[in-house]
Amino acid sequence: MVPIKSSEITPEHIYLSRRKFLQAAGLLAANAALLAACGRQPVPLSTGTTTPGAVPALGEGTDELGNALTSLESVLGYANYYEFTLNPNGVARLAQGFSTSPWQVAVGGLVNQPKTFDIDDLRKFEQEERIYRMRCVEAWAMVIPWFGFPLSRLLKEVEPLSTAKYVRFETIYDPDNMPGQKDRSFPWPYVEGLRLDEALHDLTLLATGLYGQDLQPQNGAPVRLVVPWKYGFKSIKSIVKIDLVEEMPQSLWLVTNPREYGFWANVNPKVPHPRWSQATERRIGENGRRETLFLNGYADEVASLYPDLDSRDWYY
Ligand SMILES: Nc1nc2c(c(=O)[nH]1)N[C@H]1C(S)=C(S)[C@@H](COP(=O)(O)O)O[C@H]1N2
Ligand SMILES: [Mo]
Repeated sequence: MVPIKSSEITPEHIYLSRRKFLQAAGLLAANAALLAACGRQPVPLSTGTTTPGAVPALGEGTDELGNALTSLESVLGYANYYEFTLNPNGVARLAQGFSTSPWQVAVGGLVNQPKTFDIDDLRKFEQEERIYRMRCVEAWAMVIPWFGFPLSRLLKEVEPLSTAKYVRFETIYDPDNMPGQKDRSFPWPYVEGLRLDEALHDLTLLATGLYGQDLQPQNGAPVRLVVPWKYGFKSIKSIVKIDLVEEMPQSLWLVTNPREYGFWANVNPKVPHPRWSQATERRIGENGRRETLFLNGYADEVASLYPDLDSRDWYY
């Protein structure tokens, strides 16, 4: 496979994201007017403060809280992807050249219309840019301009049955090309899950790119999940299978170490990991530490998903 340099082309899905941005800006204005009429503050758009219609130039743009983007170099160079290696600085080199074409994602389980999508089918879903904070459970964090589309749109297309309560995701199993999968101490393939309402939430993204480029293998090419209010291990990479299921899925981490990496994994500075505090985090590219934000700063959008927010159960 000879990849075309992203700098040489403007893929169709980036043009589409521009159109989407204009729509989002219009919606935001309408939303603000409506809320002002009711005497309430508008909820900030999670798409950040980039100019409508533009993918931020390198080093420009912020998230909706004004946080600078993490550099492209760091996003590409520092990655967690245990299928390649446990060393975040070594993933990019080992994943270089990992073939992600052709690629299919089979969506099925408790649905009316099971369907297998080629990656080009997924790129036909209208793509938009989303600037999200990414918070690893190991207390490092980044601010990343993704592009992709809400998972809810894919799920609506397959028509979940009323018996479906959770969504189960699976990463590719390819030990010949993923050296970490030869390590039998993990129950490969990587599996993650969400409750159906979490999966349908508008913040939950299927990402196909970042910084205006297609995803690189180390970041989960060609398609990965991004769930910004949860610890990063929920945001499963290089997905080949999505199933609607009735029971809570057994994720790789639930099987391996449920006490430390549970199903819910919602970010909370007040609930320490069994082996370290979550009160602060290290933003890659910055000196010093920052305070961790409750639900990673997305509480206005997602707190209502969880009754009894004080219960510690939601956080591991
Ligand atoms: N398949 C798979 N997905 C994965 C991982 C992994 O090891 N394998 N690591 C997770 C962890 S721990 C984090 S923090 C994020 C990191 O995403 P990034 O490297 O693109 O920043 O990916 C998550 N998705
Ligand atoms: Mo992580």
